[in-house]
Amino acid sequence: MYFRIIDANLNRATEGLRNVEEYTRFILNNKAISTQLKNLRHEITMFFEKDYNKLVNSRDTKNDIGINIQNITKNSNNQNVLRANIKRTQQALRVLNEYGSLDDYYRYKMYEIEKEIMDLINTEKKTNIKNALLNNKNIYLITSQNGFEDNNAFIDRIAQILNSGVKLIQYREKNKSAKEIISIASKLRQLCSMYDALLIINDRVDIAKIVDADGVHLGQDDIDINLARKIIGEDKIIGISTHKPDDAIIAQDMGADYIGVGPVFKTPTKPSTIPVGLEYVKWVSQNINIPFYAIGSIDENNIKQVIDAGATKIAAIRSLMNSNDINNTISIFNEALNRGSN
Ligand code: 3NM
Repeated sequence: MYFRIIDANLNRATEGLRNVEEYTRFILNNKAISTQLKNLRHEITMFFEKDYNKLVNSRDTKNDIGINIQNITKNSNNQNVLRANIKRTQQALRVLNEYGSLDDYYRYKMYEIEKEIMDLINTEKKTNIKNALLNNKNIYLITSQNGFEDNNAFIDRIAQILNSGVKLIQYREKNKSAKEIISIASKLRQLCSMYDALLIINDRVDIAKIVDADGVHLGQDDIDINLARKIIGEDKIIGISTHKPDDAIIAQDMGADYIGVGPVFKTPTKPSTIPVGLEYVKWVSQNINIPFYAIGSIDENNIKQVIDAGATKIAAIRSLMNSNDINNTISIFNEALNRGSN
């Protein structure tokens, strides 16, 4: 038996596993994966437990010619350390399979875990990127074509609002045909790209995908967020309307990138909906970690109350679409939002 080879690779595998386990436990905070790694480490150790004395007796570290060519990860960043330890573990498991008859199941399990870890890291990276995208976008225009029956007049109005500095817009249209919505959304796509603004499409995931929008906004009765995610992909923003704490918690847990919080005040846009008031804004600001936009009749006169309740971002239809002086409205909003954040 090649006890010296088994001893070296058992140590390599269990140390590698412990190293990966620490990353998943303390950096990714992922209990499910760290538990799998821990179990793997215990099972492998137990498999060779009967040979423990022989393995230790075979050890001859002083005369190991490979001893100085190991520390490839020294001074490297966390993810390089992680990757190196995953590879080290897989290689050691292969050797343990060939020299020590350890079931190859463990090596395949490690390939699976590697994929799970990398998927998790990629999702986190994308979430961080999307957070950064919304970071400085504190005024969210929700469009309405009320009063802009002519499509060109509507597009011109959106251009004016973009020109005043708004960097996030949601195309919301409940009445037109899919064909017409696609045609207008395509124009808005071009316009938003010109102004370096994000375009979100209300309700219609299919149309968000067709026009390559930056995301989709879903109401409580729209398609499930997991389905929406499958259709438009991890890179895109998904927002959810919420009206009570349970909605907000579920949206956050399901991976929403932001939530709408409202209606804060009574709004003719949703005449039958009872306003949730400033209390709900306050609750969200204290209990939810993803970005949120307060919405519902927010204007120059009441924005301060909304900010005082904890909002750092607002969304609006009428106070933006119908403003007589959009530059002035935006500067009042910005001033209130900036003062709120100091
Ligand atoms: N969603 P205005 S309130 C579209 O509470 C919309 O989810 C709401 O329009 C929600 O700014 C609302 O003109 C209407 O009141 C917002």
